[in-house]
Amino acid sequence: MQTVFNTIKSIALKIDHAIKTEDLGYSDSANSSGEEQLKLDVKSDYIIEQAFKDISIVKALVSEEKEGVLLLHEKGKYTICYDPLDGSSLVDVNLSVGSIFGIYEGELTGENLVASAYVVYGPRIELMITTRHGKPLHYRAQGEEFNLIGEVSLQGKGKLNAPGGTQQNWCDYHKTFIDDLFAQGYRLRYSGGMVPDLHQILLKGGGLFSYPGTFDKPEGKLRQLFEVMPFALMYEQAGGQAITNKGSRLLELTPKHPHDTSPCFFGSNFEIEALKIAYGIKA
Ligand code: AHM
Ligand code: MG
Repeated sequence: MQTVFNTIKSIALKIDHAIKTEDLGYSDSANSSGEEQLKLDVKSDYIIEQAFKDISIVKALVSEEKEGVLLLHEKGKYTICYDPLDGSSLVDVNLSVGSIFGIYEGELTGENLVASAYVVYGPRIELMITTRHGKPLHYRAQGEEFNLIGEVSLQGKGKLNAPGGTQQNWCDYHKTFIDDLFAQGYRLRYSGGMVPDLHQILLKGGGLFSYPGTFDKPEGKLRQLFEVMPFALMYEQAGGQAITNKGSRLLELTPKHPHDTSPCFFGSNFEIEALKIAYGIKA
């Protein structure tokens, strides 16, 4: 597993360099969710594929930018599901973006997610990694080195609220719940990049990030294998919770297709318990 984490560190440096130096225009292609791909999406995907292709413990890759599963090594142990450049449409306005990695052993289910990692490309490069054992570990790059900053724990209750999705398409009880949080003094923190938005809540002690099912997207927007479940593991290992709109753990999901999405809620315990009540999951 350490080989995989070390590879992610080298990938982070390369993608950061690409963000800072490459053309920001669109490519001629779309990804399998039908979204136009930026040249940077394609380049980041290529950097990751090249980095893992000779690592024999990696059985296969699943990418937001590829349709199916790319088999690398039949006898490999891990399948790595990744979003090479999440929030890439924010690069042209110079906001932070990220890469997300879920490391699965066996079938691609939440139960088989053994580790996850994400990289934030902001004023500095930061990396968070977690396994099923212990708290997430927070690193910051200095030159080519990643220095450990420390373990990350969520407090029981936070102050930040990051509500995703088009508000016009929220159902009434979701809108009431979000409004109630603001009425209690929660502060809006939403950049439109899930990596920096979830990272901020983790590092500032807690709060809620939500991307609900909406009238236009009943199954939400965020993809289970390489966006939702890697962050669910981070939040659980940090002492928080990560649930669906039905109240079950996101880590109990089994996607039918690599690009399946799910409504998702990540937070510290107070906010998630309040959400369960607002959604009628808990009396
Ligand atoms: P992407 O993978 O195409 O970049 O989309 C994912 C991003 C997330 O980072 C973010 O939370 C979400 O899309 C924002 O969506 P919206 O613009 O609907 O708020
Ligand atoms: Mg994404």
